[in-house]
Amino acid sequence: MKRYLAFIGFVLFNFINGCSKKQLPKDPPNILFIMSDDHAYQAISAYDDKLIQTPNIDRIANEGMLFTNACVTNSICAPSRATILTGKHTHLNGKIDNRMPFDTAQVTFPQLFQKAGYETAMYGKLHFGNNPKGVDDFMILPGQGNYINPTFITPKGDTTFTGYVTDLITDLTIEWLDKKRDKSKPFMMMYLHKAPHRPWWPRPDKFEEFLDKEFPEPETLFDNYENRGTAAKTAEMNLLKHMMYSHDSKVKPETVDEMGNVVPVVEEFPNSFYGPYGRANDEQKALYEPLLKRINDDFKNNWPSMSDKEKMKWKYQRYMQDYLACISSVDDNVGRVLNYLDENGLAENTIVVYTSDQGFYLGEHGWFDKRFIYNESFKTPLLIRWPNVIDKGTTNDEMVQNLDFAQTFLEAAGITAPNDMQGESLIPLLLGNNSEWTRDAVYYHYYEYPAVHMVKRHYGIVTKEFKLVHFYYDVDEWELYDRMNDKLEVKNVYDDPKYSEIVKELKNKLAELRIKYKDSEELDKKFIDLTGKK
Ligand code: SGN
Ligand code: CA
Repeated sequence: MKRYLAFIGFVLFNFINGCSKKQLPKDPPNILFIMSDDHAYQAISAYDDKLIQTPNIDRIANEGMLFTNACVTNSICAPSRATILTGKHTHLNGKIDNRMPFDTAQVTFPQLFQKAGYETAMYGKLHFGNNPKGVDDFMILPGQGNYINPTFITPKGDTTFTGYVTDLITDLTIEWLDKKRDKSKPFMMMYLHKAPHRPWWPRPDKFEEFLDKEFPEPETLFDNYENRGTAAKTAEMNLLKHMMYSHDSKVKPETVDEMGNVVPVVEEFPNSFYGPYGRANDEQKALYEPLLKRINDDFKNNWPSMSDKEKMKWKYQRYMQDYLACISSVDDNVGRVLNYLDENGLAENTIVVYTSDQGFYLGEHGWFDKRFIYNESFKTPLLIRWPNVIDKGTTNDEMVQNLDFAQTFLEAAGITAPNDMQGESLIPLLLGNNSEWTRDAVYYHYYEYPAVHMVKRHYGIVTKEFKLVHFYYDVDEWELYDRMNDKLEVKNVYDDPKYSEIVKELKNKLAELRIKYKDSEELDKKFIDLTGKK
């Protein structure tokens, strides 16, 4: 009898489970992939509303899913993009750093969409040095691109527009959605912002709005890198020491002349201030002038008497004002595109993804920039909306990576992914079938060293509980962080005997991951030979 009841229970369980399991829609969905450049999750209110409100980006999570443990495989721009496009770690797709060329002979997911009958396009920042393949249309910025009056590379040649880059990329994207694409086909559009990349140059009205704001400081702004290894101590991305007064904080170089020797650093970057500003026309300059004057006056009056601590605080506020003003434009423009989808009956059958090419330090550990496996740069925002598939307002804390995007999109569209892609489709998570997700650790490998910001080469394994890292090249140092008990990542416990078993276990797992993902000491050496000298 007992066995009989157990059997009935089993049948019932499977029946209920089978009924409640959601299916993917039959029609191939459109895909709108939105990615910004260097957008920290700390600056999205769906994650954290201490710094800024981003109601439009938040909408994607409110109507879909927010991933709280999404991360990248290599926290830097072009390598992240190469991973997204190929579904492979950077040691396999070859774009290990911003300088290595991207091998265009390899398969990227837009090519597979195009072949399967999708209408495809890429607008905005790519940062590859070559044009995208597999897209029916593209308008991309050359290299890093420009904030003001940017030039775009298109299949028909270069074209320059007057205006602010975030608005322009959006205008062009909406124009493509509205007028240029073949509406008989589903679309896959990559809408890629340049903002909020350094030097964090806002549109004049946002610049003015944010100039009056004051932001809370992160707990580790004055980190002294105690209990960390050499890499954290030697990185060159400290606000006080490495952020530039003119290029970054927008103090005009003339101020320096007026003030004699008082202002350091500026000499290192004599023309940099004129990057975005130098491209502005007279009308645009007239809008920026009074704002720059306010910054200068404040600087002139206060800087000479400031202590180092006060300078750090001043630079932090200036940094946040500009960075967040750039984000505010991104958020407004994401709202414009979401509205377009709503107004044109496209919202129901379009997967909308919002992410960044990596995270960013907003003063945590005293830093700006990215590159490290430490949380703020390793993690990246990820919000996905897909009506009728994803339950509204859901959160997921699995360790997902930018490596997974290609396979996710391919499965969503019913296209078979090539066997050599290395990610996992996120579809089970989107459907809420979390028990089908088996990954419990991710692999990370950063290479760009020696280079700007001087973050040493490192690779590591990250689980929800721990982070084990090996720094190499000109050091041989290991670090272990207890993610549950040291949220700020300020204590390397690698040498603490309490953790010796964990270290052993994680080292084995890391070795397995290196094999699984086809990384090796031979490859490390090969890349050092190719890129190891400054
Ligand atoms: C530029 C920036 C760096 C930044 C790299 C890479 N300096 O060199 O701060 O780390 O780009 O950024 S700047 O003086 O030109 O602003 S990435 O996003 O393209 O990888
Ligand atoms: Ca970037």
